[in-house]
Amino acid sequence: MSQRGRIVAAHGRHYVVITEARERLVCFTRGKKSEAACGDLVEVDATGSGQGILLSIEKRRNLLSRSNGFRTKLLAANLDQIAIVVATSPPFSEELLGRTLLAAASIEVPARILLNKMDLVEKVEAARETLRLYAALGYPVDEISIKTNADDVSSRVAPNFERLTTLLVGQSGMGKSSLLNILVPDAHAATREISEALQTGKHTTTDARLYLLSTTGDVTQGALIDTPGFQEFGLAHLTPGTVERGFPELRSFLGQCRFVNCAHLHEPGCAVLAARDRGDITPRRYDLFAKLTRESSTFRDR
Ligand SMILES: Nc1nc2c(ncn2[C@@H]2O[C@H](COP(=O)(O)OP(=O)(O)O)[C@@H](O)[C@H]2O)c(=O)[nH]1
Ligand SMILES: [Mg+2]
Ligand SMILES: [Zn+2]
Repeated sequence: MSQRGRIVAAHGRHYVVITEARERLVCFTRGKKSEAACGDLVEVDATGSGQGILLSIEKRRNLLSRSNGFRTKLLAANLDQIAIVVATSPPFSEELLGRTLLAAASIEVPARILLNKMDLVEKVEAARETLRLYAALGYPVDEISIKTNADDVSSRVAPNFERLTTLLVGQSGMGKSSLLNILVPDAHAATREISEALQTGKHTTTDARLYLLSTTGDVTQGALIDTPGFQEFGLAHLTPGTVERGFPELRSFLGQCRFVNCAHLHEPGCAVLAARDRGDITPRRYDLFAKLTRESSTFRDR
């Protein structure tokens, strides 16, 4: 009998699915089917002893991918928001932050930033200064100290995750695992069970993992998707138009350039370049915009 579930881990042609009955099944696809992503809602047929067949994938609300220009990798599907964990120390990559914000914008999903390790008081001001720009661009920034004030995270920050599917992103060392363990108290056990089911061993952390937040049968709402602490976020699959629309500070200048097809890189009469020169667009954000435009797919093919 077929039942509905959600992909909690995708590993090659093996998938771990959590069903509405809260059963974890290792599923395989039959024949050649399109690839499923973590977060996909699926229909499965349980075949006994914890296994099943993946029958179909429901239409996705959105799908986040990363790409190096040669290969595109599905990251996660059906997201409500992306939460980016950064810390006062060690220093975080502003480029990775900017890339993640663009990735969120490219699938029209809101992003929020969590600044962790506020207890490292001598590091706080520099991190705040860096993030002021992003708050001004409209991204919510929550200051937290997971290690010294977990209760504050539970009471003030956790409600922002309720009933939503959130992709958690962060470089290693920022406190992502610590946050996950507060929001999902049984995350350790769940991780171990998923690894055992996939027989991948606990050191394989290259794939995303989905953890349900609620204990009801509803697998569509309330989930955290943990991603490996990657150092790069390739967005070569985006088009230049998606890149330009993904930078909120460019928005009011688009359509004001001399040339309708202006790429805002070196064209005369470019309103974006003029705004950067006036200081209305922060140079380091403009530089990231230009870099991502040059990396973007249709631009490369010209
Ligand atoms: N000082 C301080 N250290 C923290 C805080 N949160 C996490 N850490 C430490 O930072 C390190 C990395 O944390 P972890 O959660 O493993 O980060 P991840 O690599 O992003 O998953 C660990 O040694 C944590 O104990 C915090 O609020 N303050
Ligand atoms: Mg971790
Ligand atoms: Zn322009």
